[in-house]
Amino acid sequence: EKHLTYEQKLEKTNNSFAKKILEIAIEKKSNLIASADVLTTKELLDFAEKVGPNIVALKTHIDIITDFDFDETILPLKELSKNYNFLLMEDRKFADIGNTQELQFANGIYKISFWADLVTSQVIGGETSLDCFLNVGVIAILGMSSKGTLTNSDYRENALKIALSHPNVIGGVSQNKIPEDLLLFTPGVNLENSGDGKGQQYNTPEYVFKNLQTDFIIVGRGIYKAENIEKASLDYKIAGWNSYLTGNK
Ligand code: UP6
Repeated sequence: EKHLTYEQKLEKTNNSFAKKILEIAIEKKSNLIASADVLTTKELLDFAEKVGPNIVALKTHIDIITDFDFDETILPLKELSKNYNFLLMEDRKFADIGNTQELQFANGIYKISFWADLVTSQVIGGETSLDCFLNVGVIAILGMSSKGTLTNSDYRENALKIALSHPNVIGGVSQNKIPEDLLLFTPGVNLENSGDGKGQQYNTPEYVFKNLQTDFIIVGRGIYKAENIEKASLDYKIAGWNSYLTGNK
């Protein structure tokens, strides 16, 4: 089944962050987001350096970095993102009232609003709770990949309504198809494993492009645990791009 190409999606969107990620995808022939679930600044920067050429975005959980320091961690990361042309996506999964999310977004030691291009947010706090995310592309959590998640079809349908109606939202994280007005980001992607024994459920890149018509794959352990990180990122980049091309034939 044919779906819109990145070029067609680029033409349709007015959101500058959706535009940016689509432009990078087209330019780098990549739909790969590497999840940098590492614990130190050095590991984070080394990882970004290795995967940088192959990715459209680097996804962080910045609050797991044990030696976080804004100048030492974020400034060089920002530099790498410029040099290698990828976006920074903070997977914060905000899940509170608007006022609290606003405080969490700009303050504390992480000051996410100062550096993130994209942030993930739950929509459990309702539509207005997303108003605070200015100057960033919001990716709404619609459905989760973990076993036993509460994001059943009823939840997903209502979450989708919020995502579709909020101008800050450029896409959703889901394990199900969503309308093509939103970009679809799919984690739980691995070429080798089917799970991690801790509830994670994996699919292959081929599966998520064919069956979910996803736009971007998010890969964590498939890359950062690999013996050769550069090679693994290239393998996933190629697998993702070929699956996208096949899905559009
Ligand atoms: N993630 C999921 N599933 C979701 C939402 N987010 O796995 O539904 C995130 C995790 C992790 C990454 O927080 O950072 O995507 C997946 O990592 P993995 O490939 O090592 O399992």
